[in-house]
Amino acid sequence: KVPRPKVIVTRRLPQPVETRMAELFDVELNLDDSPMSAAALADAAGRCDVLVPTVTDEIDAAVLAAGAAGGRLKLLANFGVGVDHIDLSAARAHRIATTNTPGVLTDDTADMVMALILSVPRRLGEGEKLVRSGEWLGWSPTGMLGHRITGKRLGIIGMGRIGRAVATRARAFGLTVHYHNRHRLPAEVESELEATWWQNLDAMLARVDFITLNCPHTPETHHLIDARRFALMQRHAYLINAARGEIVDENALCEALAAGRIAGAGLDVFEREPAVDPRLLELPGVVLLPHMGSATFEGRQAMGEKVIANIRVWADGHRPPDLVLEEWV
Ligand code: 8YV
Repeated sequence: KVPRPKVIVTRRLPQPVETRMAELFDVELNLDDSPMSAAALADAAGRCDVLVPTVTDEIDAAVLAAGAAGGRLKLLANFGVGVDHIDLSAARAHRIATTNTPGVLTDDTADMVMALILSVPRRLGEGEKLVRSGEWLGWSPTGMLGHRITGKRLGIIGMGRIGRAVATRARAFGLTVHYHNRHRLPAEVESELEATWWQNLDAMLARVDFITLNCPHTPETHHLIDARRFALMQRHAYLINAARGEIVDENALCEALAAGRIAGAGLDVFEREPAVDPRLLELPGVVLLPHMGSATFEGRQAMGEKVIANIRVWADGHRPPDLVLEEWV
């Protein structure tokens, strides 16, 4: 048991979350809210029991070694569901546990995926720009035509919590749902979602009109969508990514868009955030968002509560509810 653990939080969190943390733990906040440098992260890891990182913190082997050398760091209570910024095998080797915040950002992220599915073929970004620029000359029968969503085929890559929430929404918009996942869903879930499983990703890519990425970024999914796979897609296909930028080879995406290999893309994440390939800024069939898929007041509050719950259970000497690795380290 650790009665009042020393907790270092790398970014500012919603005020009620920070207040509650200060009541429960010996908290240190990064008051200027800028992403911490590698040196600052290593320093923090070396002198706390619990580190609360976010997606902007590279928790690599060096940071974890500094944590182990400090002799205190036992828990990485990540604020967010994706943990690809954490070297999990190094964490495991140092017997540092990792938790995340699953479930509470599922609906918000699925809503954002749906917003992109609606925005890209119907040209919301271009339309908004036209009105704001003052260049709109009025309605015309052939003005701002886009492509219909109803009746099209959606291919979901990764049918976890978020993928399924996207499927539910997509059906309400008249899309037929196809999915690729390492494991096929149980028959009752598949029939409830009216989803068709494709074991072969390449075969699915060649048949669907929209592709949405809803899998985690892992060594297996790094650049899952590359030049070879863009070449398999239909020319009228759209790619939606609100998962992780690194799942897509961004250079290949720019080339595919510029060459008309695919029709457009809706992107909430990028390979080298916050940098965005300048070619994407020039392409008309593209809607770009600043990694805001889970950015709701309600969601951030709930994420903070999950972080607190994981720390409290751990500090009480029990297995935290949202352990990322199955075995308790
Ligand atoms: C968060 C996310 O905004 O949870 C995730 O994996 O990508 C976002 O919802 C961010 O990661 C918080 O660390």
